[in-house]
This record gives sequence, C-alpha cells and structure tokens, in this order.
Amino acid sequence: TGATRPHVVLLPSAGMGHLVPFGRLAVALSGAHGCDVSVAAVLPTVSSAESNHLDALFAAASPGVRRLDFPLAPFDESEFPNADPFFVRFEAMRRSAPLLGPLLAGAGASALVPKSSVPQALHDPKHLFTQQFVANGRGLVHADGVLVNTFDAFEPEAITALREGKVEPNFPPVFAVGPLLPEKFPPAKEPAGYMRWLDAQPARSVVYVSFGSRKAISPDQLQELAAGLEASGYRFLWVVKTTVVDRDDAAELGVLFGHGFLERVEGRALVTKGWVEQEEILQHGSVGLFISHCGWNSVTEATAFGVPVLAWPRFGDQRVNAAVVARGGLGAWEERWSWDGEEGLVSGEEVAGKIKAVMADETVAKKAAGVRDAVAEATANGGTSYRSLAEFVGRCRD
Ligand code: BUP
Repeated sequence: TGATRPHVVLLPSAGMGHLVPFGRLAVALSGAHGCDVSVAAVLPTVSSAESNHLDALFAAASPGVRRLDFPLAPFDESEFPNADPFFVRFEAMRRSAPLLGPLLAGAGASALVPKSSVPQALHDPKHLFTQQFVANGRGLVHADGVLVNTFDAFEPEAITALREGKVEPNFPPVFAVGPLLPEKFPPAKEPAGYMRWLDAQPARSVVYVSFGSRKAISPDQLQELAAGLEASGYRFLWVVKTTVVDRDDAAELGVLFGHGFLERVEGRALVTKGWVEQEEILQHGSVGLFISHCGWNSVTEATAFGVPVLAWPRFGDQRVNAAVVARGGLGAWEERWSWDGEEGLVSGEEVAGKIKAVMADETVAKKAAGVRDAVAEATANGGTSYRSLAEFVGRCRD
C-alpha cells in the first residue's frame, strides 16, 4: 500500500488449469503493477507437468516472483480409495490450511509473526507437535468459546483479529479473561530467606532473574550473564536452574560462574538454585526489573504487579510473548536475545549495558505501572476481563 510495494502471495490449487493462470497473474502483478509476488509451490506436485511448469515459471519470471515451497501436512490418501487424485489433493490442501500462517510469516507477508518467532517444531510439518497443533487447531473451531489468559488492553490487535474472524472465519467467541491473578494463599509462617533479603533492599533496586525451569542454559551463556549482572552494578536475585548444579552449594555455583564471582557480588546479590515463590517476589517493592524467559505465566504475573520485563526468550512461544511484552509497554526485548537463535552468545557487556539502560529509564517503569493499572481496571468488577468471564458463565447457564 502507499509507497511500499504490495506483497501478494498466490496459492494455486492442484492441476495445470489452476497453475497456468496463477503463473500468468504472478508475472502481470510483478511486472507492470510493481508488486512483490510469492507463488506457493504445493509439494509434492500431483503431476510432472506441474513440477516442470513451476520450474519454468521461476526460471523465467522476473526477480519480483518468488517461489514459496508449501509442503503439505502428512495425509493418508487411502482414506479416499479410487478418488480423482486432484480431488484428493484439494482435500490435502484444505487440511493443511493451518500451516499457511507460518508459511506466510516466512515469506515476510505478515508483520505480526516473523518466521523466527514461529515455534521451532512448527517449521516441520511432520513433527509430532505440528500434527497435534494442526489437529487441535481444527478442533478449536467446533468449541462453543475460547477463554484466553490475556486482556483486551494488552493485546488489542490479536484479540480483535480473533473476534473479527481475521485469523479463522469460523473462530468461536473469544473471552479474554486475564490475567488470571495468583491465588491468595496464607503467607508462610517463616518468610523464605530470599524474601528477607528483598526486605533489606531499597525500593525498585533489584533485578530479578529467572528463566523458568524447563531448559538449562549453556555454561558459556551462563558465564556471560553472570559477568553482565556483575558489571551492571545493580543488585540482583538470580534463580538458577541448571543440570550441572543440583543444590545450593556455593563451591559448585562458584565453578559454574567462574572463580570469585559469588564473593565479588556478595552483599548485593543473592543466587539460589531452589524453587522460589515467584509471585511473591514480583510483588515485592524492592524488585525493579525482571529478566525473564517470557513463559506466559511469568509475563502475566509481571503485568499484574507492574514489574518491567527485560525479555530473553528461549523456545516455543516465548519469542511471540517477548514481542507482546515490548509492544504492550511492559518492557524491552533485544531481538537477538534468544537462546533458540543462531546468532551466538550475548556478551556480558551487552547484558550489562541493557540492564543499566532499562533500569535508568523512567519511561519503562512508568509504562509498566500503566500496564498494572490496566490490569486492575480489566479485572475489577465491570472491567473487560471481569465482564468476559461473567458472559462466559452466563452462556454456561443458558
Ligand atoms: Br522456575 C519457577 N518459582 O522457581 P511460565 C517458576 N515459578 O513460582 P513455562 C515459580 O511457575 P517453565 C520458580 O511464577 C510461573 O507461574 C512462575 O510458568 C512459577 O513458564 C510458573 O512462566 C512458570 O509460563 O516454563 O513456560 O511454563 O516450566 O520452564 O517455567
């Protein structure tokens, strides 16, 4: 649109009768009409005439026409014995439709989800997770409604797109009922050591670091992170999960971080290996920043308590969540920072620089406080999440 070149993606169905006019349309759009065009090559092709035609098209067409391979999801053709192979292909394509989103993202046709943010497994149509994801996705449209743990003001585009049928025309009603707030359990009789430590720190002075429990960080990256936290000069509370160390043993932690690290940061840092009550930490007034893997629960907990997040996603949906953090005003994300990425280690210097910049930036803290206020509004009686949950309950009664 406007001054930018439109990017048109063409998805010809099976058979030369479809492929030929789509090829012509591609050439017309890219030539006189100045569009970037991607033509999906649905694989495997049904006939050799089609594969020859595709080869010829991409060899002859202008550079504005790109080939976009679209491998179909696994499909058992024996379901349709004696059927016309082209009709069987139409069915296979219809069933592979959920794979189009990631494909288009890879073609740069969507600004919302770049290919690198699509969970790794979904890049492979044969992956068990992809097969489950596709099957579940198909089932979802038959649901009477879908509850999502987010709130309208935090992810307005995504929620609107779902509600207006832009993601899937028959998508059921969406109830944005989040963030689901932590249960209020009675406080432990003896506060944990890390809570007592937090009590002794000045307001908003501590960087809380936790990357969840599911995947250990490489020893090299761990050392860079340690160096960065040390060089930042800030106080920090670091919950370390590694397969190397399995207890809170200073000597072993010392080996992991490099000699003398724990001694050098003593007094301004607490490093622990065990399970912590994260929601208690996030609502403690001493915490000023959360360096997080952006598991969705961690993100929602940070929204509820208005703690700015410095996103460092690792795998699965976490890059998408990190983008939501940045877009939703909850914090910052350097896109290079991702352990799934192929761009190598993030240096201690870079970590220190970013921590200092974010901690010193009053706007970051103000915006995160704004998100917290929006949570309070959404979840209070009459707010969007409260009403969504009430409407959901109302429908259950009908
Ligand atoms: Br670790 C840890 N204490 O020590 P996410 C986590 N949590 O309370 P995801 C603690 O577990 P992974 C700890 O507050 C959150 O509610 C945390 O869920 C809590 O991570 C939950 O953030 C973790 O969605 O990965 O993606 O489930 O299992 O690695 O934490």
